[in-house]
Amino acid sequence: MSDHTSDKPGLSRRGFLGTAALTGAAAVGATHLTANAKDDKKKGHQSVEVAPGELDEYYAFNSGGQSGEVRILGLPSMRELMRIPVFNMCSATGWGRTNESRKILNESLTPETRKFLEENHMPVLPNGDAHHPHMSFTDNTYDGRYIYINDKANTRVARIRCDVMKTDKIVEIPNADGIHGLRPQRYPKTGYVFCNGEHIVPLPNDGSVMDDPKKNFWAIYTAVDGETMKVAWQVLVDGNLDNGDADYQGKYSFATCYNSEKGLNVTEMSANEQDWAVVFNIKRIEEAVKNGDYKEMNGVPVIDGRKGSKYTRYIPVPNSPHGCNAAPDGIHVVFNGKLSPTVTVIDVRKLDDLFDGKIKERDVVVAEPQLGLGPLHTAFDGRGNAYTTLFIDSQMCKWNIEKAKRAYQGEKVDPIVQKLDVHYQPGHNHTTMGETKEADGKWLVSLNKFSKDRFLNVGPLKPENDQLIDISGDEMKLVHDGPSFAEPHDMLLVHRSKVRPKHIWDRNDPMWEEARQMAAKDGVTLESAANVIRDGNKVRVYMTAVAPVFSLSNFEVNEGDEVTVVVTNMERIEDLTHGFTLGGYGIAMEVGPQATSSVTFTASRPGVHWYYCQWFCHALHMEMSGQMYVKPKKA
Ligand code: K7E
Ligand code: CUA
Repeated sequence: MSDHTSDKPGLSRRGFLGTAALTGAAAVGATHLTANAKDDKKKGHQSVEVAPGELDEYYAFNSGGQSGEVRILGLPSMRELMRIPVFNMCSATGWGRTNESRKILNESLTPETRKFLEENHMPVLPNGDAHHPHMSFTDNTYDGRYIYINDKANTRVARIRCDVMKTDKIVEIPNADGIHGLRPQRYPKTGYVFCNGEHIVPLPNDGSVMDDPKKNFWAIYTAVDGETMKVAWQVLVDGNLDNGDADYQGKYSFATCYNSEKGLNVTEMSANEQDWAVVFNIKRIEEAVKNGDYKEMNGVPVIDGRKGSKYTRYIPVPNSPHGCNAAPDGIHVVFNGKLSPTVTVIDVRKLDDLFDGKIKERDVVVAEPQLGLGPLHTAFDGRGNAYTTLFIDSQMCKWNIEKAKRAYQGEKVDPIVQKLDVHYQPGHNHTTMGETKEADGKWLVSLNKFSKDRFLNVGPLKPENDQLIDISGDEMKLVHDGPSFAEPHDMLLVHRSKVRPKHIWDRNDPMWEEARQMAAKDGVTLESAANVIRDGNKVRVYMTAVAPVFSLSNFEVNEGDEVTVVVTNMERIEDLTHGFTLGGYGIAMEVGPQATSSVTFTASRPGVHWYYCQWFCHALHMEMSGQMYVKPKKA
């Protein structure tokens, strides 16, 4: 507890909030089943109920689609726990406004994008289209270090630190247009993050060539180093890359590839009966980089992986495949047909022979069951079953991989186990731990694009519907509807034992390294700061926040000064976040316990301007404020 609050015990946070916080803390780790839940268990089903004060068993990391963010839900309750700003701007936390976030958003942009931002007077790219969140792996299971996510809109890849659940790196991918599919390497660890450039574009895309797509337009497959977040290498590919995955052996990665036609409109793009699943030979590509068998473009080695290259293989699969999902058995990979009612299953043990020319592309296919209309994505339960979303049929199709293989061999056996109606038009689905070797087959979420009549009408724009399905028994059972705002595509379901976030920030955190260095140069100690440093027309204002006061209750600058405000929260107790909002200046930032945040602006409005803490922190939260005096320029 801070000095300020312990002086006035009647107003301390603990006193103010009563006992609720303590009860919550006591419930940590409890797994308590209600009587109903126990009955359900007997029937082979689990309880969806998470009683007040109890904690969920799984973290669900939900992509935010065109909202650009990532959301954390608890599963099975489906309660939304947190939002992580990534490619968006955030009014609450100041993401996109603070110096710390702008550094992350801007530090790895291409020179062209920097120039674009300047010419358009934009400090940051304000939007993103976040589809595919995936956690880093060690030895084929989640390791709780990072979550990576793509931005289809502005061709970027971001990394979220799972120790603090904040974005710490964003890299723009050169040469590609629209990063769509994204998957981290599973084995031995991440490793590479594989990123699909979706749209075919001229290379270089600088206006020098803009015609004849068949000859001049290409898609780019990118491996980003998941540690440094720098591009390791790229591969030139025929046709639009859609979704991707990696194997369980660390040898191959995969991408579905539609638009083998190289068309530029829907008729052209869906003309062919077959497109491809492209297989990338990681070892051969690494050797090419070592041996110089590449062309350097925008500082990145680009390997020629077009059809016929020794670095790739193009497996013909039916029409415009979409989802690409490696099964937790480590052997099977499923490519989802989308315009074909089938999914295509390959056996990765056959890929060495395929690359050595001993067998043909279609020889690696071991099953191709017909499931229904519009198969988009497939998830797994670790018991040999697969669950495929049928977009057009609005169904979840449970099918058995072994039976599908036997049917492919000509045996009279139906691989389909059950079809369940979902509401409506599912895109992705995801099972608990389903993309790891620890797939536990307990829960399945169906991310449905339409909710139509499932919720109170909120006007023409409706939420999506993320439905929770119990798959622990023999039959799928729909147990919960979860509305969600624009527009989650994919969800990662991670057992809580894999994720260990910090409770408060570490003072040594690299997040505010620049503020730390700036303070050191000014001879200021951030932890006890109450300083106004003038340096020509630059003014640096340092203060601490300890409930219910800022260490500076006012400061004075001159009109036209470039002002940097650095606020350090010296609270040591969990959940005691402060904020700094400066009225009329478009500034608000989150300052978490033990964190430093900073913001720079020009003091262009003379007068008295209040700043205040916007995070409810104390009984005297309203009084946690101060004034900036901006002296007008003399006429
Ligand atoms: Cu199917 Cu972008 Cu993963 Cu959407 S994608 S559904
Ligand atoms: Cu500090 Cu509200």
